[in-house]
Amino acid sequence: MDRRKFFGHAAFGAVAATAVSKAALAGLPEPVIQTSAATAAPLMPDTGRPYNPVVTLNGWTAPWRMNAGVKEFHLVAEPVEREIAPGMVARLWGYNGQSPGPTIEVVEGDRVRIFVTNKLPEATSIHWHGQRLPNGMDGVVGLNQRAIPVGKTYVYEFVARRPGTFMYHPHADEMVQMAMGMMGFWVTHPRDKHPAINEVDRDFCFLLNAYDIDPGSVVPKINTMTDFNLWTFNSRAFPGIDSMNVRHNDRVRIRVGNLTMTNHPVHIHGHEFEVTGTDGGPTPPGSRWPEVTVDIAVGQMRQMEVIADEEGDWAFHCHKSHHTMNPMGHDVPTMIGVDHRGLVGRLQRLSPDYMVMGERGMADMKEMEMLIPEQTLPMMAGHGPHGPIGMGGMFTTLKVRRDQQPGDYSDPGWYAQPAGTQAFEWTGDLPEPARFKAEREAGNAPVKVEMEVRKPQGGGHAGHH
Ligand SMILES: [Cu+2]
Repeated sequence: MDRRKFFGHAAFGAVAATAVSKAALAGLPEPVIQTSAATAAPLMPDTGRPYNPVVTLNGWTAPWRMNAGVKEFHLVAEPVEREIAPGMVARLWGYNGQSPGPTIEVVEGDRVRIFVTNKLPEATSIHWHGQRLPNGMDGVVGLNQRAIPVGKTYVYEFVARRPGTFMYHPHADEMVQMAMGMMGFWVTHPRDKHPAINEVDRDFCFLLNAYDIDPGSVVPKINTMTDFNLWTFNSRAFPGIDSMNVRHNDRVRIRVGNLTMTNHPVHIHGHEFEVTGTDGGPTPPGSRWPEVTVDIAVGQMRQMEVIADEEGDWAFHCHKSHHTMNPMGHDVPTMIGVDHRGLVGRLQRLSPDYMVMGERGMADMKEMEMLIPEQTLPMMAGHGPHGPIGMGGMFTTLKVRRDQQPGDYSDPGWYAQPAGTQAFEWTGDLPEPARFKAEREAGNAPVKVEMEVRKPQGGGHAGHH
């Protein structure tokens, strides 16, 4: 199957996996390469057991071929170019043209055969995170198998035994290979109706990942342990992350896996969700409770379900505020309330590029896009219907619309808020706060206190995780 054919079928939500000759079946399935970072339409299965496919945010699902009842996939581990957001392309490592690699979707009980070709400059392997499988298929180099040498192809084969949400990533030179973007999503759909697995109208998935890419450069630093500067959903930073577009009252499942080196409290606005599954499988329905933030630890997966019954454009983001910002220099002291006029001019005579960051808060940065080097994302550069959105990084929106048709994942544009339902400016009298009056009457003029508040910065960037 060539790339054009794949795109042609993908446009109709299906992929041809039939009509392959016996001779062809004796060889490797041809790998399908994806070069676009757009969100692909759900891949409707036309062979094997039926299921309701997921939508991978800014990603795609790998097509397979059926070979004597076995689902065969071909992953190629290789250097890729990934557009992190418009204006920034990073050189990463990934699979089949993208980082993350394609999502693999199978059905509980499927026998799966995955050919893995190593086109990286070093040995690799794939670990099938969370799966029940024979020990020799678990992918830990040295423990379960020899590393896949450069240029070689290894075969993994196992039965997808339990339904759920999984990931795949190397267990060879992990720190480098995961820092470079080698990872992918895996969904095993239930074979039959499952008492703890709801049927949903929309099913989104994405990985949390992070990179350390110096402003102006294109390759991640690979010896970074915790001090990453680029926080992404599926190797995309807002405004490069597509919105999750749903129909009013849809039951929406959002599956998230964390392959960064820190935890992420993922937060939804305007709704509550329940965690209906973990990396260990579906949660028993009696154990679920509503919440609006779920913390996803390193190596964990969570699947949340929300009834999208409030129309609008709702933020969905990591709640660590520095994870909803794009790269910036570190060691920026708090300058709020410090007036630098005058000082800047003098400093600029010494250093023409000198600029004060954050004198009126960091929101100034929203409009400072022209001051950053090429190949760098503005720290905050999303533009919404009401002005710049002060967010980057791990941020997207859930767009809930009455007229979004079932199966339509296209972006409906910005929400038009009904008249009288938006925060507005107060133009009446502003009474003086009673507290100040009392202080004055007591003869206690407020004392002017000068102080400078700084972020704790002990131990390098210990506070920056
Ligand atoms: Cu985070």
